[in-house]
Amino acid sequence: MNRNARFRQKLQDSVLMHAMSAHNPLSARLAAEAGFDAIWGSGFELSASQAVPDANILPFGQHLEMMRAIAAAVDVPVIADIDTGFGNAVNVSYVVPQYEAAGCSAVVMEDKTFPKDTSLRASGRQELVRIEEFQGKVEAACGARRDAGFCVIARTEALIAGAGEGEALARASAYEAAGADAILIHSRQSTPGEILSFVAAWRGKAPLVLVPTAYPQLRESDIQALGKVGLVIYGNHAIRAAVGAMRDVFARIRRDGGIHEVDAGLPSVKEIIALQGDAVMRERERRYLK
Ligand code: SPV
Ligand code: MG
Repeated sequence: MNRNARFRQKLQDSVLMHAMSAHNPLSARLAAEAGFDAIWGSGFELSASQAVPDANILPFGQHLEMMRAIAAAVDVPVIADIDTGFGNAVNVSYVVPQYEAAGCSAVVMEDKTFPKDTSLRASGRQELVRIEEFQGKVEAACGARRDAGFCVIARTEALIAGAGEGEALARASAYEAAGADAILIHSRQSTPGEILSFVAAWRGKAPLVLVPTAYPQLRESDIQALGKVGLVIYGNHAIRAAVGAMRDVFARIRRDGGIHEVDAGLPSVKEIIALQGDAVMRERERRYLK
């Protein structure tokens, strides 16, 4: 079974999958090594890694190539966060096969206007497109896939936009009717009440996807017990871990006046060489260098 089919099957099973964010191939490799089921090609992280806001500032081609590099570095399924789909439904029909060809197993597309603003920023621009318009985008994404295992996940930002649970449920049902394989429901409330209420009220067959960044107290065991959630995404923990670690080490080197204190506590150069895939290259040297 290829990784698209594996991802689709697990999404439909009642076992909760967990995906870790990545912003480059190395962070994806570390997430796979830690045992996550999938890699979340987070738009937030990819943007942060280029030091630009998560607001469609990264050009499409750059985003696609970053996702291609991530998918090439790991064997686990990779989910591409394509924001609003880089245009209208027609654009989506051209964009989706490119992510599939780049090795991704799924896309997540959200129902905001282009250019989107990041969902978790206080007082961000959170404008939704019409339901019918987004249904057209979901249909275009589903119609454009080449491999039946490739998944199209529709994300409603109705709760983020303050439009209420009724609107969120109406949108989720409409997107499922348009062919979405799963529904990502996002919230930026600091407690899980809003999300738990949505999950309880959800009558659709499509599995739900949660991103508990704003309400970290909700554990995997709680989510699994809800029974309707197929995937939990940890949306920005790779970049936050990297930023925290780099800040700390950089400050200590400045304070200590050298690397003599920090060096022994860091991952060794040997470990980094292994993460670069050195063993594979050495094997190729043995076989091909004559
Ligand atoms: C991302 O990681 O890019 C997401 C999740 O879309 S969030 O930033 O919470 O909107
Ligand atoms: Mg995003």
